[in-house]
Amino acid sequence: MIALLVLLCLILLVIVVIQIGRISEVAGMIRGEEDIERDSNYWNSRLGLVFMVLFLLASVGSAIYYKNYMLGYGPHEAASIHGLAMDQLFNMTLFFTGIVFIITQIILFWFAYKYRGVKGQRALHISHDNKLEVIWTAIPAVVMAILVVFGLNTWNEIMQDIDPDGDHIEIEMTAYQFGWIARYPGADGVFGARDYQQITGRNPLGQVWEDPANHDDMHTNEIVLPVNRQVKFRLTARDVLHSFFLPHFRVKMDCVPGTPTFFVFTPTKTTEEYRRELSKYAEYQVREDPNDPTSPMLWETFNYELACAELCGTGHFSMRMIVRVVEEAEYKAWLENQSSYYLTSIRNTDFDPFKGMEIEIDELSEASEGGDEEEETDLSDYDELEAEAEGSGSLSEVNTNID
Ligand SMILES: [Cu+2]
Repeated sequence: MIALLVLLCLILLVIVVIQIGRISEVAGMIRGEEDIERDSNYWNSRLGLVFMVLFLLASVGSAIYYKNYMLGYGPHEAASIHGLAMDQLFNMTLFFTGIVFIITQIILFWFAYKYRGVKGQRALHISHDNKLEVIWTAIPAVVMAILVVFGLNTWNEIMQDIDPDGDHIEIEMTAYQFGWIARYPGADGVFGARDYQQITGRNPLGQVWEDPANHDDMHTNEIVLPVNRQVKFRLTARDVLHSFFLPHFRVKMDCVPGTPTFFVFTPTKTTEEYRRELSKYAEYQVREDPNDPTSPMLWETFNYELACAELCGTGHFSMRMIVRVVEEAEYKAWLENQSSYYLTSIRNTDFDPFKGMEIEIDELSEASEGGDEEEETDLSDYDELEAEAEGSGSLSEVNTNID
């Protein structure tokens, strides 16, 4: 109903505009074109000034009004160490471009007013002005140089690899149309080998099951990170370009098929801490569903999220994954509850090269039952397979370890 009314209003508005156009056309014929033009110059230049003032007020006003919803302001301070430097950089850029924006808008509308068409006034022609050209080349050049130098510096700091002495965790993320597969390396801390030719519905990452490092690797349906611990995300994609975007941590990196990338950062706020921060602001002290007084408060429903930031196809919007940042103890407890993909989906099926054999992972999974020492399984097949896969083409993702 409302849509219909809006449509009706729009149609009427168009008719009104057309009618006004016709009236002024007829009036022009009666009074003469020149008078009309002078009249319209007079009004347009003044209305332009009014528009400029309203537009600038609305720009600044809306920025202030929506401040607490924007990343970098209010409760949305970066939740990672490097994120603070990034926010500073953004603010510095906003400061310089903001000044330029306001000055150029004022000049634009002021000139349209000052140099409007007036009877008898002729335009002045200046072929060139050296002084003016030096000024408007030099000032932007200096400002751009400052922004680029600061930007490069910050970028180089952020793009460091892991701290070799530090204690960090590693997670591998594989993007596909349309979703993410998160892989944790398991107790051995090593990701098993991958071969893109082995990707099937049952083996979505193309893990080479002959590689024992794969046996304890876990696929998880959320990302859980311990707070204040460095994390290295190894990123890759299975089909097209995707982008690994964690807005609250100021993390963004492309996922490229066949070319592993990575991002290292340290989260500094748990999900709970972030929620508590949000709860201090009026914007988040409302019900999630305003019509339902029993629904949770908006701040209680907050979650960090992973989104795909590369328009990768029709299902792009659905590439969301929840990220939880928790205390170390909770992280350990969660990790212990995760089970290896090999054990849950592959072990002793037709896809298992060790079907029917006893291998090390069985011992680990039955550690509590106290199994005895197993004989080493012959893994020579695996080496052969790896060598074959490595030479098999540009898209080979045999091993995503990129140290
Ligand atoms: Cu995507």
